[in-house]
Amino acid sequence: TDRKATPIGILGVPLEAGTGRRGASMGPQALRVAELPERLEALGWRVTDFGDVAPIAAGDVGRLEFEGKTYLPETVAGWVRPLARKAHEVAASGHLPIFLGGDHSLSMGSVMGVARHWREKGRPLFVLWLDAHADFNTPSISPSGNMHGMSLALLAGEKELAPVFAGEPTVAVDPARMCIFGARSIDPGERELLKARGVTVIDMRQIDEHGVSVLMRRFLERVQAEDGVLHVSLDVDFLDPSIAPGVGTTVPGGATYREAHLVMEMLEDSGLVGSLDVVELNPFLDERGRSATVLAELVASLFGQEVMDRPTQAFS
Ligand code: 5AB
Ligand code: MN
Ligand code: MN
Ligand code: MN
Repeated sequence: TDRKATPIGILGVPLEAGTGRRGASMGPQALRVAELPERLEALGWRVTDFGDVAPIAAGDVGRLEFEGKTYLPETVAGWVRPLARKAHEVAASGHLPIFLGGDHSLSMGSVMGVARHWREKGRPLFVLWLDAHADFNTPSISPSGNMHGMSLALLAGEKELAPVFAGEPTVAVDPARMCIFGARSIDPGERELLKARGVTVIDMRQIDEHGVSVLMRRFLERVQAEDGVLHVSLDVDFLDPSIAPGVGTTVPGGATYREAHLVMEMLEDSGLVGSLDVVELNPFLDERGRSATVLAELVASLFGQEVMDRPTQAFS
């Protein structure tokens, strides 16, 4: 089809400095072992794996001043600055970028890069944040100081986080074009900021009550109406921990296997997705590669795998 004329470009981002624990740096490799690229090729996509992004030394970033306590901001900046440049380059070269994480602070770079690209193309960028959390803290309100809980706030242009990209080209995403989907753990300060900025938050209660399809369709219609393009940021903890245990920040009551696939299938049908993050997989906490496999299957759904076409699975 038309969409498959666009080649996919994969970028690994083995960053874990944005979380409180180690292991997410093994995420990109685990997703490759789960044959994420091969699954897309089997669906007829051309796929190029550009390998892993290399960070710049924290010492070269300089000292970042933050209000409140923030862990390793220089290290995170050392990753997301080169990542934003690389993301922009991959998008500008005509690829549809997929970013394999790595913790969710990497989205500061991936989304920054694609936002620059779509601004140049004159298309409004929308962001769908599939996550148990809102990731809308700033250093002064964060309860943990972990930067994977601040990425969406930075992308919305929160001034407090501006030092992360100091001296680099930046483009903010309009918070009115952000949708957090699957939320069930939001901090008090974060909640106020989300309201003040006008971010759409679809929590699990709404998903229980109305179902995935009504809520997704409503959002996708908005993207369509503005001739927008969509970046999808998939945090493993969007899923219920019973199907994806390989993540540091599990929260009960997440999306089921079928709810998550339905989101992906509707995204594929829409044809609106221009880029994707798969983040927060921690293979050190996973059970026999289960979470990595579930993620690879979800990405395949997002790129056209249909239920009726799925290969027969061996029972184990
Ligand atoms: B994740 C918390 N809101 O800021 C914070 O997994 C958790 O990328 C953030 O969504 C979780 O530390 C970040 C308590
Ligand atoms: Mn997240
Ligand atoms: Mn999360
Ligand atoms: Mn997490």
